Amino acid sequence: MSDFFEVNFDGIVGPTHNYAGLSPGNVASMKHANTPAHPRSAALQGLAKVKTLHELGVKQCVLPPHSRPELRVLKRAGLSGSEQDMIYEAGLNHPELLAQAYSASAMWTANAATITASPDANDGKLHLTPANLVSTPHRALESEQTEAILQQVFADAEQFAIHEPLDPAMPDEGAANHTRLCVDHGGPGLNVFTFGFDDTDVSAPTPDRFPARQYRTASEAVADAHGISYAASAFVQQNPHAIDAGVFHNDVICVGHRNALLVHQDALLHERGVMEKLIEKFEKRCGGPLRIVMIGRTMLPIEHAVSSYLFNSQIVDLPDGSMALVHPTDVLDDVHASKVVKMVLTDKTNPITRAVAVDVRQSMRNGGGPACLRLRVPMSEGQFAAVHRGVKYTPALHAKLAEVIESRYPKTVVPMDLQDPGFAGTVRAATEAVYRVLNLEM
Ligand code: SUG
Repeated sequence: MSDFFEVNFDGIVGPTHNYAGLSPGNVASMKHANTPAHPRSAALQGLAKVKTLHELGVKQCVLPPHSRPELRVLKRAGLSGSEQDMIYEAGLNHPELLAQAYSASAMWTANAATITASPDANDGKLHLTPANLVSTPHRALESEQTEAILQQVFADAEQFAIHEPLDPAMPDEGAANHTRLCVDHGGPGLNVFTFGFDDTDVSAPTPDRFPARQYRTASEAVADAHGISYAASAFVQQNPHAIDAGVFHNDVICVGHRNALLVHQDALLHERGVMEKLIEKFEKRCGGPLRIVMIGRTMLPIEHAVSSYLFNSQIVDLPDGSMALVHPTDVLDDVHASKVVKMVLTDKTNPITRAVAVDVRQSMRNGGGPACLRLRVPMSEGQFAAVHRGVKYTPALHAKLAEVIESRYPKTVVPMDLQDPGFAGTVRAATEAVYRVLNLEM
């Protein structure tokens, strides 16, 4: 085994966490629009998940929330004057813009960037491209701050290469549509890029109800910029029916870790053929068998996959070399999904030996499960040593963050709160306090 491991960078939920129904095609976001949200408990749930993973032996870091409100979105709409004036005017006439400006969506760091591990890049560096997230206006606001944060966290240019977000003509949603398969984190990997819309082929099928957020040219452009060879990459299309059933990112229906791939039968277009190709390509590139656990639609109807978020589990390495499935507690409430977990644990052909439930219900109500809340970064000891120290998780850091969250985060947020002139100051101060704890510039 090499000195490589996978590090999770979890997004700290921001103090403006709210339910604004901003994501068409994201069933949970649409369903919970305008219901009360609880930023304080949301952030503590996220932190508790990080602690659980840390105690399982997983290396953990955190990334800060973004500064909100993002006034750019109000200025672009022609609003002017002081911050208070713009917020007042937006509250009266543009509540949807105010919701965008206040969105805490940067918490879902699986969409922050796409990562290429150094063994797969032609220059031997770890590559990061912040996602442009242009498919939804509120998330398109994220890339600028994400890039600035990544520059501080991965500052060592000898080890890390940070690219600019892609041109908006190529919509990109980051690591939620990318899975790195490998035998060992430090060995050769197969990078599976999943796209929802094939903008290189007019005859390719498209979803009818909901938008496809990731374009093929975006996935290819990231792979090219990161110097990934043909042998180390595969480009596969999401099943348009899955998108129409609420699979707005591929990580809602598929999760892979090292040589294990847990995937629903309806995740991909022409899935059977794609799996055969992946098995062959994996064996050639990585030198071992790929363990695919394919869950059929009779065992788990796609609606249940979407409502339980089973596939948005994290699969993580355990110290004994086996793996754990860290799933949302909601899986336990779903008869189909909980049966699948039992089946996965009894099936001895896959490396998953343990299931761990985590409660991230506040995030789930906006369509963000355990896996959405983290960005995976495979790294060597040396690369990890070069990461900004302030974001590395320790129990002491946990205590400091919990203190800020408990003392400064609002308990409840309803849509009217966003119009309150005092709200901007309160949440900005809370966010600044998080940056101070992490020793980052806001
Ligand atoms: O992009 N929800 C996010 C959820 C992202 C989940 N991430 C992954 N699957 N990796 C989204 O749709 C909802 C915000 C609101 O409605 O207030 C939102 O942005």
